[in-house]
Amino acid sequence: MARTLYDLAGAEDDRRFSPYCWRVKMALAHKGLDFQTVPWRFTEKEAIAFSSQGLVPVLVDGERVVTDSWAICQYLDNAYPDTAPLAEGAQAWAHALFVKHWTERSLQVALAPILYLDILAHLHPKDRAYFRTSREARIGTTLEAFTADPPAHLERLRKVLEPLRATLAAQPFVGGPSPSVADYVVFGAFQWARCISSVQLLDAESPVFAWRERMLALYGGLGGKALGYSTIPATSGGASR
Ligand SMILES: N[C@@H](CCC(=O)N[C@@H](CS)C(=O)NCC(=O)O)C(=O)O
Repeated sequence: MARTLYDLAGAEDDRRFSPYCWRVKMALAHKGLDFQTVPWRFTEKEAIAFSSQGLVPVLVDGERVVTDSWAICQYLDNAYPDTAPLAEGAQAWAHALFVKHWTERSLQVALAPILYLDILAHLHPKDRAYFRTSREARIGTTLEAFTADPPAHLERLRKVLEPLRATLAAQPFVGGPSPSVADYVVFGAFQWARCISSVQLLDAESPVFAWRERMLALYGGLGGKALGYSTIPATSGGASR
């Protein structure tokens, strides 16, 4: 059965940087479900109008159209009970919900001022004015003012990451011994960064760094082979990989 995911793209068709779309791609791979992606730009609202809303990811699974990354993950576990669960039971889903909210309200909030100018630079030209206008309305200032003082933003990120660092010092994945939907949610935020920015967010000694490398390698390198910047601190600058 053809499964199609509408997936945010930048200037190049294969620059896929949506944190929410990454969650879903990792979830589909976790469950061993085939899918194809359609590159989508912010201003192509008409292309997903059939979903009755204007955000990606949008998953078309046969007759079903499912939106919202969390709802898609839950849908996948319900629709495909014979595949590997994204979280084991109601309690694990409940814990993962906390991770989702931490990711969206703390981690992604800390990443935004580090990434917004890099996002702008990697967008398709037809999306740039929309991104600036919509994000400046949301943050209440210019992108330039919002992103000023990178060292302060990196220091804030370091503090926000402390619970994740402590968790991954004790266990290999956020979900415990193996990756779960909670890992895909957090990893989505790191892919948002890696696919459009050469900024090194993590110390190589950090357990979070080692976890991200494990996540990049999963499912034949689904995350790691995607167009983006190297996560390995380079002596010669952040080359794309
Ligand atoms: N709660 C949604 C959020 C999805 C979302 O915000 N997607 C962004 C791309 S990362 C989008 O489509 N933005 C369109 C726009 O800003 O117009 C989810 O989890 O899927």
